[in-house]
Amino acid sequence: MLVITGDVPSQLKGENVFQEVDVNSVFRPITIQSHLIDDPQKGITIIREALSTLKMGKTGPIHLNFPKDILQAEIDSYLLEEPLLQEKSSLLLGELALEEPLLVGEPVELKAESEEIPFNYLKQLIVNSEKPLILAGAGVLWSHAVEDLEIFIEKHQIPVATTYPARGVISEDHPLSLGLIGLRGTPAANFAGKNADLVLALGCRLSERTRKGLGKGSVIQVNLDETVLRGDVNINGDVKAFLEKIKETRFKNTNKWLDELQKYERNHGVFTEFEETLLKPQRAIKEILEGMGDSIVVNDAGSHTTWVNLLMKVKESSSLIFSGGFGPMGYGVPAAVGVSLARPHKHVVVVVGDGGFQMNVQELATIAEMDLPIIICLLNNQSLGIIRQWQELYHDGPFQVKLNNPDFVKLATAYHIKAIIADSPGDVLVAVQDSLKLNKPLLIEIKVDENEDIPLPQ
Ligand SMILES: Cc1ncc(C[n+]2csc(CCOP(=O)(O)OP(=O)(O)O)c2C)c(N)n1
Ligand SMILES: [Mg+2]
Repeated sequence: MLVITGDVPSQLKGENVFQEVDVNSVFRPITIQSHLIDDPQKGITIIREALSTLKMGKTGPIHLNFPKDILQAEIDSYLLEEPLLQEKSSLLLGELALEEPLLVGEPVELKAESEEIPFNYLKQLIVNSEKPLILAGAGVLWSHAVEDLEIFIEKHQIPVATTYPARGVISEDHPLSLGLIGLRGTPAANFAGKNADLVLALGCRLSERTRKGLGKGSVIQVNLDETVLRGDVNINGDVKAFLEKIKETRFKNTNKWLDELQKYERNHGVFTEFEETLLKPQRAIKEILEGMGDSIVVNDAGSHTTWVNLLMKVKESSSLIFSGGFGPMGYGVPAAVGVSLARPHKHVVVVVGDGGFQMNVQELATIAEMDLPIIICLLNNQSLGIIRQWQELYHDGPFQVKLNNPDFVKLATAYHIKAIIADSPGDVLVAVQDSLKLNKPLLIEIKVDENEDIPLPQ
């Protein structure tokens, strides 16, 4: 994402004039780069470099801040054609460089001239591994390596676990897919992570949540972003290029390892068949997932997120969208607009709580204006549900988490969006199925039990 802001004229910056704020300081911690453009010619180069990085480099938002005088300046058009000083070349195989390795077990000296040395060492790890695991992160998507990964794992019969943003890069129905790893991981993925002797971590950060599913096996980490490398062997490079480089390396036969993994569940065994008239959220979510066909799901943040996470089998990459490591409430509805525009032939289902929905409710106007086929499944438990649960667990709560909600049906209708209520078992399934035929924006207010807790992570 390229974010462009306008600023007060250069000579007034820092004078605390009307509408001035140090906007670069606001953006710096939440972007991968934030530049103040102080020269129009340099501005062109920076824009071109930013676009090039966004296409080929580390993924994330880049912010460019233009003071008014810089935006109004005229530049020579030849600048648009000048070659960039630093064309990103990290996709080239020759650029795959080895970071200082932190070796588990026997240290191996890798300080040799030839750049083939790290790969020879990697090959050694691979050839010796009896229990390999691929840990796939979103970098697999960003490097367009989804097909390469599938061919690779099928050829070598390597099981795959994923991070949350990479769910579905290998269909969770695939026999080699173990599902999500880490804090909310499946028993199979976490068993594999803890018992593998070699983990190929491809395009992931190895966040603290992911690491909860890992054990003592050697980790080879591949990532374009050198700041996240923390494996035992680190490759600062692109996942697609890495797979290409090692695709012919032979692994040991993995049949025994795969048989061992068969004993562990690839889902979370959540019970959903409640018949209570006061609808349980897990039952509602199950009905949404059953009714939505191959729609794309966009998750907001709250207890509903965890139910989706535990109940959904993600069969296609990019079909479960969420906000990543930040988890902001209010993400779901505007993100659904973006998803719907990017994938116009798909239905988009947003799962959002009554709290999160009200943080960006104005986006209903955009949905209505563009007539996007977005189905908003609003789980109304009249509270900030997950906060209520945590307060009760740890602080003798609840405190100030009840929501005095508006009439959501009237609210959506006021934005010219059709809205219905579903509040008993079976209703949600029918409502979602019907809404797919409608092919229009729709809000389904799903009234659920406000006292239902999500299961705690193991
Ligand atoms: C912008 C923002 N503020 C606060 C939080 C902390 N937070 C996470 S979930 C949550 C409550 C969500 O309530 P709701 O959307 O109704 O979902 P529920 O848990 O009830 O399913 C809060 C306050 C957050 N993630 N993002
Ligand atoms: Mg709620």
